[in-house]
Amino acid sequence: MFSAKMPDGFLWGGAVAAHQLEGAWNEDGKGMSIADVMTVGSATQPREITDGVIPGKNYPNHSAIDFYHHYQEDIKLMAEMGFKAFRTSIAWTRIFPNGDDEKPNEAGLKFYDDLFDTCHHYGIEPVITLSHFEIPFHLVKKYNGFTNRKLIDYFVRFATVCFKRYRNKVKYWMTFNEIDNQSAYNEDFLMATNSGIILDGMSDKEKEAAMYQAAHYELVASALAVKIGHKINPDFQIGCMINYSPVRPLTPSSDDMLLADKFEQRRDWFSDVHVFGEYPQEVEAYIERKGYRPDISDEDRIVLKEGTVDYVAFSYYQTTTVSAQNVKPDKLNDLAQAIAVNPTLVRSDWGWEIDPTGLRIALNHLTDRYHKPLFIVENGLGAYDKVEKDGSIHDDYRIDYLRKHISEMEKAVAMDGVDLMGYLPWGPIDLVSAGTGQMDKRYGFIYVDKNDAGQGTLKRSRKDSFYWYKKVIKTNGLDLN
Ligand code: P53
Repeated sequence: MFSAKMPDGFLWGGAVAAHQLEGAWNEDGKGMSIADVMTVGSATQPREITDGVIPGKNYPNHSAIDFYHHYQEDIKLMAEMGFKAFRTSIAWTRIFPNGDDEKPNEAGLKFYDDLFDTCHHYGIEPVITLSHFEIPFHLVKKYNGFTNRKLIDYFVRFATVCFKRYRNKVKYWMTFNEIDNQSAYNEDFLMATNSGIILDGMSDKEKEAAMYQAAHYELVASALAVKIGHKINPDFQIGCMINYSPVRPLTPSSDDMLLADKFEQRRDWFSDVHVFGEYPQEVEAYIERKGYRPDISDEDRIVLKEGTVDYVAFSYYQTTTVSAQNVKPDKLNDLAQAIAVNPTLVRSDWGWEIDPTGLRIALNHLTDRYHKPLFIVENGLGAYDKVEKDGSIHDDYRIDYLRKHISEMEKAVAMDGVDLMGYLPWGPIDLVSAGTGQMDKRYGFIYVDKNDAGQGTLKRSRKDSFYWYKKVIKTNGLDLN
């Protein structure tokens, strides 16, 4: 299999998000976030989003893997693998419990001081997402999330406090996690987690209009944050973060091809605005034609231009294949309707298509489009693990997945000339799945003894992939065996 050494300073490591591992959901002044009102689901059963916390329901993020009290032990294990970087998020509700508070919560700020100090103690660079699916629930209830312009101020206040407090501890930042996911505006989970919008009782048209409005305010909030961040510390590297999934037609027909292009336009515009500071023609035309998003001011357009990002970070899990069988290119309203099963690929136990070459396609496409450094900040396989009698975990399927993806990534860097900052696979330690709320959908190199029902000792142990990834990092990507 192809392998190549990565450039000096390449950031090998892993990525998590606060709400999926910290637990301690109401400790030290933390407020309730959208993640705290989502129940456990499964591969087939979606998570329920409840109106507040209802006694007797299983809310897995409340305790998660209790990283809040185990972070020293956990960061030490990541250091043992040789991590150069660790991506996590700052839980907005630890800093501003309600979101619209005047003053930040000192105990929350202190926790991240200690966490970042621990990372630096081991020579690990923190890579920080500001908003990763954990918007304060109060902002959801009182303002309807990002459909309200006031949210721009609240986000910018939160970002500014973090930039100032951690100006000498954090260099790499991202504003909104997977901001483009909400292009699937019909999905309760994505709209609630990205934008704090509860879709109950809304028509399809209202949902789509709400998405374009909210996304616009998020993009303005992001641009303002980038601009302020660069003033606070000119050395900051502030990126956007998208879920990138290359789109291809199911057949060579022009209808399928055009549909693939249209599908991609509906997702790429988020990163287009982040990088170029202006809306692409197609989206302007679309929202005009549909009569969506009335509130976009001339001042907003200036802000977007002034706050463009330094790099493009993305998650890569799978490619997307579309077919004009059920939806015509010019009638593309609901993206989900366009998606077809790719007959050339196998799927994970959760139905996610596995396509290592797609990662090389993604790296090439994003380089051609944006001419910016790229950063892979998520990639990985969610799988069931089996603990042997002696406690060992032989996760060769995970090693196989990662090896193939890393090989494709290395081709993109060594052969295609892609400027790549680092590789941070998802969930280096088992954590709560965002999509399903499960513990048993595992991504980790480090196993955590806890199951979907919430039972377990929380004991950490090393899987086979732990030793394998350690060797990959040690050889700077050369030894993938
Ligand atoms: P889980 C949807 C589509 C692509 C990525 O996902 C997604 C989602 C949300 O499920 O989420 C990202 O845990 C996200 C992480 C998440 C990870 O992918 O559903 O940034 O928070 O955990 C994996 O298996």
